[in-house]
Amino acid sequence: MYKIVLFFIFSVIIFSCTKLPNIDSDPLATKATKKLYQKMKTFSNEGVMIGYEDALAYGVGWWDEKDKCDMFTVSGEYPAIYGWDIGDIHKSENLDSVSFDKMIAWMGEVHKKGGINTVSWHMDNPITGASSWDKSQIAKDILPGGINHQKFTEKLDLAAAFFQKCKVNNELIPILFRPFHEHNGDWFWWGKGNTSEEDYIALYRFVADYFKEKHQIHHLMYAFSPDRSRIMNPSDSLEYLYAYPGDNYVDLLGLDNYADMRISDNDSINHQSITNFVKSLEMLTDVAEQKHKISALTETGSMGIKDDDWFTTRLYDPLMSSKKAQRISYILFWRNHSIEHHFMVYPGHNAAADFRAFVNKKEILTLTDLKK
Ligand code: BMA
Repeated sequence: MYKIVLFFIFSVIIFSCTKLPNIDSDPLATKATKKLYQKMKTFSNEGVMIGYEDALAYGVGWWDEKDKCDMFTVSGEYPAIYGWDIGDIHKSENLDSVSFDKMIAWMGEVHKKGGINTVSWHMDNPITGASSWDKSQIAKDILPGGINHQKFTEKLDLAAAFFQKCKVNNELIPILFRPFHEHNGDWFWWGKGNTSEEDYIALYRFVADYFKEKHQIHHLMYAFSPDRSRIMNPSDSLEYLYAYPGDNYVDLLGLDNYADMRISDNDSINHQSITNFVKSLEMLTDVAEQKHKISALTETGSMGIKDDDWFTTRLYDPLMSSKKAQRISYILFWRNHSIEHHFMVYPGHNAAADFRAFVNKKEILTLTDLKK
């Protein structure tokens, strides 16, 4: 009898240890999505994962070469996080000329190797057909009941078809989806001043509900990512939560921060920027902890990385100066498009040695760390 009791207790322990967490945004989330969530939670206690946009698609001076990646060439390490964008989903290539078919293949490779894929969407203006930066005020017209609602759902149908194609070995790849980013800024049509707070929330919720209910898409986690440049007080969580779609719609609280990362000739300005950078991350991780969410620096970088020691001095040291700031799960740098427009190092770059030192820090996690 006692053997049966022991077996029962043992099974309960094993079961409770292996039980996967629920995803706030989707009670029907796939097992792989729950695993992704759990993985991100676990690794945020170990360190900070790094990655960048379009890492496998191109780099400075090359385009689409097998297994090539500027970060790997410089440091011998591949990113843990891979950013992609589905702007121009009605075409065969995205707004930065990355083929969607190839994107899916790269996402599959990333997933198989244990890396994490996150997708943003520079959605073109569904009414005018111009880019995300076309600020005509259209939200009311594309929401349910609006005269151009169908133009919006047509876009969503295309995105849904894309997500459904994101498979490897016939299994859907779990993805961290980051729609309508930097909405507290005024540069996108969904941004402040172009779309009201109420309409923004309605748009965000509509997309998530439409994907889940109309298309049965359950392999997405959802990220919210305002821009730091429009949060006047970096410690103000109310400013941060402007147009927050709600706890049942968001799994990860992000922040895009280029504003505090610029280098100036003036030391006191630099000092203030570093203080604000740390404060904004402390605020972010505090809100995330209260809400039991993961947090991340969803976009950052210094365009052109003019400072030789930017990665260690401007990013790593401030991050490590605060136990709270360190709680973020990842940092995503923006794309390595050209000598003029890059946020990651490439061979021969003035900050290459510093980047290697940064990557070798024990708290900075790459694909190798995720595989361990
Ligand atoms: C911006 C720039 C643009 C690009 C867009 C979407 O920040 O990098 O060149 O088209 O992101 O990736």
